[in-house]
Amino acid sequence: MAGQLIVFEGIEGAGKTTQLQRAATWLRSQLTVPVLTSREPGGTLLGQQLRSLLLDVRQQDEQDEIAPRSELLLYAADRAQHVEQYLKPNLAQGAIILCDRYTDSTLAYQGYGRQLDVELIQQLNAIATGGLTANLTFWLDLDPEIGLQRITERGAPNRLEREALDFHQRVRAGYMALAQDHPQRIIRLDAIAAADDLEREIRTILQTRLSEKLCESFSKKLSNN
Ligand code: Z5A
Repeated sequence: MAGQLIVFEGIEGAGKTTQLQRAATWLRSQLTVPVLTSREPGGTLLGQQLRSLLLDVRQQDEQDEIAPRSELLLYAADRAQHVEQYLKPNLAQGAIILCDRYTDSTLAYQGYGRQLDVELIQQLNAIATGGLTANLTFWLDLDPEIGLQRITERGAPNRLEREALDFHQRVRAGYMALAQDHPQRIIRLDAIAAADDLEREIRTILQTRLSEKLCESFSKKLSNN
């Protein structure tokens, strides 16, 4: 039985990591199939090196600042490695994988944020993923001003977090367009809500979606507690 790829998307500070970890803990208490977590960039050894190249704030001050198309290709390389080395083998074993960011991030950040050709990015995503799409995507939608305020309180911002507000607003608009194009796969959550309320909402959705997919014989009964 093939597994399930569940992705958490949104701007910085939207609460993706918080909700992904909470959902993983809950699912592990409910299911007998492996529940794994991963992220992009950085889900593999190569990915961790690409992640530090992509997000290291020192790049910003260098003359050889990363060009938008180079950035796009680095994210694609990270994804290709992640899909081949981690996602596909584990999904083939029937795992449920919760992933912090996937293909929609590239469309939102490099397509809408950097204003690179969206159709070209769709083609690149298809190459990098070999056709592996998310089964379900939670989009934590938040005003970028609030998201950036949350992460500023956390500490020094990374290279992308230092982009101007209108960049983050374009990214959010990108997620909006994607959610309209994929209403079955992408579920919008109002990320201004309290973390506990969001957690409950996500559980309810997972309960419905996964009960439809998972075979009773190897899953315990998903419950709301
Ligand atoms: N990127 C790209 O451009 N193209 C691509 O293809 C891909 C990625 C795959 C990855 O950085 C960067 O790469 C990202 C996009 C780009 N841009 N940046 N920067 P990352 O993985 O380091 O950063 P992130 O994904 O944006 O994560 P984040 O900044 O940590 O945000 P988050 O995971 O959504 O939020 P969080 O860590 O769960 O919470 C942030 C803070 O808010 C924290 O203090 C929480 O306690 C607090 N929080 C969480 N939930 C709430 C609620 N509900 N209310 C109040 N406060 C909350």
